[in-house]
Amino acid sequence: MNTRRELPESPYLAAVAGRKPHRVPVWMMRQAGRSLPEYRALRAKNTMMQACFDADLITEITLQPVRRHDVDAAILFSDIVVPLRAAGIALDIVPDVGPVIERPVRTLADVEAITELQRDQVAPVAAAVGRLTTELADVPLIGFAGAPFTLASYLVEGGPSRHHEHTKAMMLGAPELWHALMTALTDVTIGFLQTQLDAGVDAIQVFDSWAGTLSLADYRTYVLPHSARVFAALAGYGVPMTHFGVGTAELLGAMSEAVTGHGTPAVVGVDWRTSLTDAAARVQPGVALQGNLDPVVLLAGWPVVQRAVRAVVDDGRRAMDAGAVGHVFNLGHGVLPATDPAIITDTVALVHEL
Ligand code: 1CP
Repeated sequence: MNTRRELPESPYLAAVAGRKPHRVPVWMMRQAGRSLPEYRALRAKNTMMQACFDADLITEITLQPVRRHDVDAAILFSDIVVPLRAAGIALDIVPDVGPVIERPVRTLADVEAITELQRDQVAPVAAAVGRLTTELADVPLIGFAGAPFTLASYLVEGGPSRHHEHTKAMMLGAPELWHALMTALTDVTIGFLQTQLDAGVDAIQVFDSWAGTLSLADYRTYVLPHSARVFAALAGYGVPMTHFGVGTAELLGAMSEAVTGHGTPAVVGVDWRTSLTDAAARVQPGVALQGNLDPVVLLAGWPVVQRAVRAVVDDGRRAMDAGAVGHVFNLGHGVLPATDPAIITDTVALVHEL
């Protein structure tokens, strides 16, 4: 394990640890990517998969939004399906679609074909993390992975889906097969995050983007034990850990249980449907909140953006009065590709002013 660098001036690291930051920290999910012309220029010459397995491109694409927007954290450029490829699964990331799995995972034989993460295959990710922590002198680098449920949804469906019907049918109808799949994916997620942590990332975020499709009871039975194992396995690194999903109003308490109790800063990401103040009442004590501007607001013109940004910052302050230990400004989900990058830059500056 590397000795981790210290960034005492970082508003992000202060806020998540319950210290007072000198300004409200802000970064945006999907800040690296399609909203940026400099990203699209690089992607015109490389496929998404080429970019994800090339240390130079990972480094450059991660730095692009930091240079442009003055955000308080960088998020590693990669994708949640990158470790799946390094665990023996044939897949591609198709433009305007997302991850597509060559043979959907439906049987025990399919589950048994998932290997452990082959670390040598993600060596470019580790190399990029090493370079980025040197380049980013005072900005923390957030590593990430998909949570087991969200990975399972792509594997079982074969690609993006609306109702996750094959996934939920397996979960409910073949629970032993389901738990075997989730156990294998939990190991892959832990391996991918360990790779990033050993290489020096300053924080991690686990994306359970589609967990909001589940009832609280099903989440607790079929998902929470696996996600909890991810955080428990990584807590020894001592870095801040964030747990995020979309449409998770009813799950926020359970999701916070997975990430808390480890003696390391714990953050829960909130989407735009739940106020941060309400979220503060639902999560475990000691949790910082991240969120939660509706990404569509950034398409509605500057006067609307200004009002909405102020409302989120005010809500964050009320959430801290209600028990949240800190607030990291973010969107409630990722930046939409049509977003004007100048609006993102102005939004970051406005949060910093407030
Ligand atoms: O064609 C392109 O250029 C690819 C577009 C793209 C990009 C830029 C994809 C395909 N993935 C990414 C990068 C990415 N993916 C990042 C790093 C950069 C950043 O955040 O700035 C991250 C954190 C992810 C994580 C990811 N991938 C999630 C979880 C976060 C979320 O948005 O919910 C999910 C669900 C994916 C799957 C995925 N990969 C790509 C797409 C378009 C999708 C979503 C597909 C769907 O709707 O199901």
